[in-house]
Amino acid sequence: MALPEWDGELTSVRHDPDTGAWFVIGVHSTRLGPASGGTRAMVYDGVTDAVADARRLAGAMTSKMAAAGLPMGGGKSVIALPAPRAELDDATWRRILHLHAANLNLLGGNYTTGPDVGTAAADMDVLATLTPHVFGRSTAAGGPGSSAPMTALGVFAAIEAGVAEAGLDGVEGLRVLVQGLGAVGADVARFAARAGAKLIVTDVDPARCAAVADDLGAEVIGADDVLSRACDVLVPCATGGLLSPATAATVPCTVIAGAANNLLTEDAVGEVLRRRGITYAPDFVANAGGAIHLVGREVLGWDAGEVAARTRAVGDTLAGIFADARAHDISTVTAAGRAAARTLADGRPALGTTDTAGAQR
Ligand code: NAD
Ligand code: PPY
Repeated sequence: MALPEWDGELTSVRHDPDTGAWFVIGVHSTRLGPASGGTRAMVYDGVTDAVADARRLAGAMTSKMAAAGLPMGGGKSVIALPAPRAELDDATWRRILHLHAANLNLLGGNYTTGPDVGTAAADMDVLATLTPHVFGRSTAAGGPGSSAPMTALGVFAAIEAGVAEAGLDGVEGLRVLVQGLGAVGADVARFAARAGAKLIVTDVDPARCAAVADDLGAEVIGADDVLSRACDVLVPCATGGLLSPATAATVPCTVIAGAANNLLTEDAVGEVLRRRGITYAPDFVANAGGAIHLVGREVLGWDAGEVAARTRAVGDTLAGIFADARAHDISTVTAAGRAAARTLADGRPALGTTDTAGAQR
């Protein structure tokens, strides 16, 4: 397989003929500390797609850590499954986790994983019996538990910051459209409902829509209508790639702030949104709450209160990025990228540095 060029440090690719799974680990940067980022397990069109996804997600983790001031680098694992996770038997899934752990051990702590789409704290518990290079075990297993609640808290802070930047008077009464009602999206919907938003929701899983509609009185729309339904705030919490140059040119909203990683198909989409006067909270800044939770609890020794306070500060970080973008007539994507690049060039994240064993110094 000929791999395209990449600005990252390492790509590890392994195939398991027994299960048919492909294992990809992208280590984008260890400039600020050991690389870190979750394990995504899903079906891909082929290994080329899996490699491209791992690399792009790993790059986003580098920017996320830098923008959040965390002393970690960026990496990501992708396991390209032979069939959807729900269709795999226990023995196959266990074998996949064992092989993934062996790959993590080969990297010797230069990359530490955690949960992402298709994996959860229970999987981190299994991995942690096989390798020390794991964040995000369940609380029952002595870990910090799911990162999703803090990701949702940070996304809501991003929504509030975006609403203020757009000159709107708070979230109350605004039409807030949440796409994806999984671990993060359902919690963001709850925050928005509590703040008095007119909630509109969608998910490809009708049961998730029904639960949120019952619980929060939300209006449910079809998954295909997410880019045509007028709203004040669009909150993408499903998968990436929702906004391309074409979809960004017509999406009918005022603010976009969500959890989905790699929401834009390319950075230039930020400029399309800027020209249309849409306030966009860059994904790697808005969704940093999960990373703040995992790194804060497991590397920096923060308690839950400190993690929550640092996560709410995502709103302040975004206010700075919005102001910079406004002052220089650049997109928020460019402004956030420049801020992360400054930290990377400096080599000193706001919250200190770590060695590969994860100890702060
Ligand atoms: P999840 O798998 O729990 O939820 C995703 C939800 O999106 C599911 O309910 C799924 O049915 C729905 N969905 C998928 N495709 C859809 C579509 N086309 N239209 C509508 N709904 C669709 O995942 P999560 O943990 O809630 O994460 C959501 C997103 O946020 C992901 O992109 C993830 O990478 C990102 N993220 C999550 C965290 C975290 O802490 N969990 C941290 C940072 C970023
Ligand atoms: C993400 O925030 O996108 C993740 O992948 C979660 C994560 C963050 C930090 C370490 C491990 C996993």
